[in-house]
Amino acid sequence: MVRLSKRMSRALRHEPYRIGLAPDDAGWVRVDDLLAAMRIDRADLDAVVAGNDKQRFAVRCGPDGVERIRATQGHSIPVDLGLAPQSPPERLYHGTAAAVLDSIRATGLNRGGRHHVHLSPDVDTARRVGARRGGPVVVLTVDAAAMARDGHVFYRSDNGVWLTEAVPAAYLTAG
Ligand code: HQG
Repeated sequence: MVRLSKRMSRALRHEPYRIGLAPDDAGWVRVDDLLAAMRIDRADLDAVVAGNDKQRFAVRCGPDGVERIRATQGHSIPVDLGLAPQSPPERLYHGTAAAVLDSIRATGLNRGGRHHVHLSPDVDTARRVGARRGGPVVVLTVDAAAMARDGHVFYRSDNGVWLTEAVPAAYLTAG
């Protein structure tokens, strides 16, 4: 299931065109197109969507009666997720590799290949995100309230990830 979830993430977030998919502006593809392109069956797709630890995928039936699926966040292809700006909590967290701390202190958090910097609502989640790469983890605290006061815009994906364009170093503290 984890393997299939990763393949679906790649197909829906990063490389749909490689397997002949053309997501719409909001990132949706027809479920039957995805099944055909990935050569998987519906039961497996449903199991991944329902059982996903992070609710990475959303399935919905459009006004045309066609079911479509998209990744909830994390894209590198251009998509407009249609998220409305939201007031963040006072503090948000970012878990990352201790090895990149000096670089982050110098230039702040950059979005890299993704659309936004991803921030977690609590320390435990941030620690899990940072641990994905192995090695020592550091959790940075983001002064989200100050950022919002200074005009930075925040979004919250449907699966609870906080998103913003960039986090300048001045708003970050380690620990
Ligand atoms: C780092 C997973 C050096 C940043 C997670 C991170 C998340 C810098 C890496 C989602 C830097 C980018 C995203 C700077 C940022 N210098 N390194 N100035 N600024 N970085 O994977 O936040 O499982 O694109 O700390 O749960 O780790 O895919 O971002 O380590 O929600 O659904 O650059 O991916 O979700 O890595 O993770 P990523 P992320 P999924």
